[in-house]
Amino acid sequence: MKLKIGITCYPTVGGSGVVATELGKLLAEKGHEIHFITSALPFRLGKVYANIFYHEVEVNNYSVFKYPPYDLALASKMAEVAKREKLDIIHAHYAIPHAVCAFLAKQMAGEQLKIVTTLHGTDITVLGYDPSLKEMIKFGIEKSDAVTAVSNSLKNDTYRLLGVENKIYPIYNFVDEREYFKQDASHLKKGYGIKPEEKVIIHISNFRTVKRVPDVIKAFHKIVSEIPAKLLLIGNGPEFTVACKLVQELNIEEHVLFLGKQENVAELFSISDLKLLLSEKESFGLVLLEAMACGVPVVGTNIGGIPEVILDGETGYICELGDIDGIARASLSILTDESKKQRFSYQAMQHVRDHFHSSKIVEDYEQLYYSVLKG
Ligand code: GMT
Repeated sequence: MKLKIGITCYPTVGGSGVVATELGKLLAEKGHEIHFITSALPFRLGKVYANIFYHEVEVNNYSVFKYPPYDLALASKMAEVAKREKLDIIHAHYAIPHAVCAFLAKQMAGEQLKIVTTLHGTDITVLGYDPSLKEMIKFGIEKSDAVTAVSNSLKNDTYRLLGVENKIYPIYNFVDEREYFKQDASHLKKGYGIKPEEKVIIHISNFRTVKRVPDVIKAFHKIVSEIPAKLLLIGNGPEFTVACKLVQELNIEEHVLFLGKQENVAELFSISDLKLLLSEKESFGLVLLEAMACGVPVVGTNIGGIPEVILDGETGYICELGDIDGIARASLSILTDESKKQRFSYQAMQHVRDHFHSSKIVEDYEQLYYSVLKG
């Protein structure tokens, strides 16, 4: 049975927007009709699909309102699209505001509209900043017809911190294998002036404090004092200036390339020897999957969902948060042993294929949709 699915996410930033968009594309390729109900066109959409529709949520800044009512505009757009297009399901990425808006839309559109909510960790992070939202997040989860979390760690955190009672299905993230694979990008290495003997270490993030970019730079400082190496820093965000300053203080400017936001990261991964993700909070770590799919071994912290993505000692290493010496040691043990690096690289690609393949993950979501519709 072909389904009509509305998808709501934050379309332009972060892993959740990427996963929601890729899921929509792959569901459309399987014949389902997809309606993105979002504030902007999903940035990874790429080409035109006959069965993907985009409904923009517009918020009018009426002067009587102190704050533009985005959540109400979204709920109203969800209800309008659900009624007109006869949607079977709204798939909300995040409990707040999206699942709560979907619940409101369901009240307007009718009980036949089902809500599937995927938790990406952001709701739990928000809770850390504003505990007063706890009951609202819980409400969004409890009013959903099915709830998924992107890792077991996030599922357990959600039970522990929110005390919700409904079943949470762990469904891992995935990458589009047609985009993420090892490619020949040696021209880039040359273009960046990276010498053949230099090892390339890569970090990609939105430079939020939780990503611990200074730890990446400190670990790299230790690495580059042992072997010739370059650090590629991709992305932008609140800690960018802090990162630039630290690079200057450590006197490693000539070894660090700040590349800002980049689109075709598979090419950048393809010239990299190691990926570092040293976050203090990470429900999954989609970039780890992207790196591994391109054959890059990874070193990450023992936090959240990261140990569910990295196979310690096989596709990379898991280190303790902030243990700069341990991180540098683990990194050097890969970078200075070509046969280990090759083995980890191969095992990384195999691990992604075996456990995070898009066809399996998309099927898991499809099965969940069908079971929700069956009641
Ligand atoms: O924290 C971010 O960088 C953005 C955030 C988001 O909402 O996109 O990422 C969350 O969702 C991603 C996709 O499921 C996960 O890979 C990230 O681990 C998760 N971030 C956190 O848990 C901090």
